[in-house]
Amino acid sequence: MGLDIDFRIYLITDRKMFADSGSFFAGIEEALKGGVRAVQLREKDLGTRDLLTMAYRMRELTKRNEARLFINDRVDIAMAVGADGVHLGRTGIPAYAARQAAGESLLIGVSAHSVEEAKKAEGEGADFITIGPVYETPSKMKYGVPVGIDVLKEVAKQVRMPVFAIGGIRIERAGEVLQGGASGIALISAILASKDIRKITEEFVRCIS
Ligand code: 3NM
Repeated sequence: MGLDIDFRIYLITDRKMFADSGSFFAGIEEALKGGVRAVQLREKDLGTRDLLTMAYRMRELTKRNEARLFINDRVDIAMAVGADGVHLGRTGIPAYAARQAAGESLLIGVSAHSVEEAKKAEGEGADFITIGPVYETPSKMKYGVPVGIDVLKEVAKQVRMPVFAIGGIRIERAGEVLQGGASGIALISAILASKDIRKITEEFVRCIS
């Protein structure tokens, strides 16, 4: 795998947490200024053209702030906008198919929810995974029952690629998941729902480095 996983905080977008598109991009920029080095554009309900427009904008913003950009599920859009990678969920194409399409031009992240899924993703050529939900998330029905810290620990033992803990990650839990073997954290609300996005991001950066 050519490129490195050179980040430890993986910020996932949810534009619906913001009043409009201007405040959404401003919020992401605050997180980048605070030290986020990787963003996953995850706006599952957007149609292809709207998503592409947003992806171009996010590419420009992440590049200007020297951060990696991942596109959720859409290899075509990731390649079109020159993203660094794609992030594959359960319902999208598997890692081996993304690798076949993109070769080494994209990093491939995969959402895993068990030890088996984690090992399968690694076998299929993923560069890193998220494992979760580790804790209860604000919208817990959407992501399923928490897998807990023990599954995170087991996954970290059984795979060689970087593992990001996801789901209900708060500043006071960052230490626990890193001790459990996570190389980093993936999160939405602890950063994007904060009143001071830059400040909370800086706190995460301090706590993780
Ligand atoms: N994927 P928050 S949990 C997008 O378990 C996502 O794969 C999950 O949001 C998984 O940081 C999750 O607000 C939500 O809990 C993360």
